[in-house]
Amino acid sequence: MIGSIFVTGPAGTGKSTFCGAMKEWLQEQHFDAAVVNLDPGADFIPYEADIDIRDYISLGKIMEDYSLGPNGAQVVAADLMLEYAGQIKSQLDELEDHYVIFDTPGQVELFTFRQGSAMLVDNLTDGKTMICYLADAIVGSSPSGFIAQKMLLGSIFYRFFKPMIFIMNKSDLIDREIMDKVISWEADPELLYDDFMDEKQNMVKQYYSGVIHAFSESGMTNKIIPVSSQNHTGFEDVYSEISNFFTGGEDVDTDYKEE
Ligand SMILES: Nc1nc2c(ncn2[C@@H]2O[C@H](COP(=O)(O)OP(=O)(O)OP(=O)(O)O)[C@@H](O)[C@H]2O)c(=O)[nH]1
Ligand SMILES: [Mg+2]
Repeated sequence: MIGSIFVTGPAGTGKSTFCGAMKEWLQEQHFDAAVVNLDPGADFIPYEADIDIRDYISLGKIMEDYSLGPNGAQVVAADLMLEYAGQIKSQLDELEDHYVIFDTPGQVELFTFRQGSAMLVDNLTDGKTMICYLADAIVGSSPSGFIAQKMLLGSIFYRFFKPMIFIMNKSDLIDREIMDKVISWEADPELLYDDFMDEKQNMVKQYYSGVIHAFSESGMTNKIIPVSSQNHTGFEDVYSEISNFFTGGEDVDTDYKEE
């Protein structure tokens, strides 16, 4: 593996679509890329998984064996994944010179807050790991929605302590000028604070000012990358972040590497 990219974010933000589109984009640029599905509850995934957790774990069987509903079964499945980590890692070891993209469950808390998840990430990777946090551009385009996204991103950051990329997916659904505003909130906490105060007149100003400034001082992320997984836009910018981290900015030509 050149490196691994874990794609996370709230339900329905387009994680699976992003994973498939990112793999396609990388392959179009002649890089080797693979997607690993880590969502045992997915009925449908919009890509061909190179490795699929559903080959190891059946959510239906867990529900039956443990008399659980779908969410309880997802919790058991999240813990069971660790047991299969060694076998999955053997499959991953065959993907030499690949960028490996991991699609994670829709229930974001299963991947981020379970005790075993950080261990799973460590067991599946060789250390070069980034986390892509996907927000929905419509949700993230109001100041309060943006702050809520940033707080969730912060929870994930403090759980894993890995480099993070903040992606506004579904950028095709909002106007470019609104996206430009969202991008400038990331760089300018004063602007975010002012716009937030315009939206919510009656809030406790000091508290929110502290929260907003803490984001920019934390160094968790410092820019937003707008992406449309549907229209395949923004992937060059995502790749630029990824390759900067994994290879120090040099392209790794995996098609024509010397034997
Ligand atoms: N307009 C638009 N729709 C998108 C985009 N990316 C994904 N979608 C749509 O959003 C819906 C959810 O996409 P998924 O990829 O299944 O989202 P997910 O985050 O994997 O969903 P869960 O795993 O269930 O949490 C689908 O209808 C996608 O077609 C995008 O960039 N633009
Ligand atoms: Mg999904």
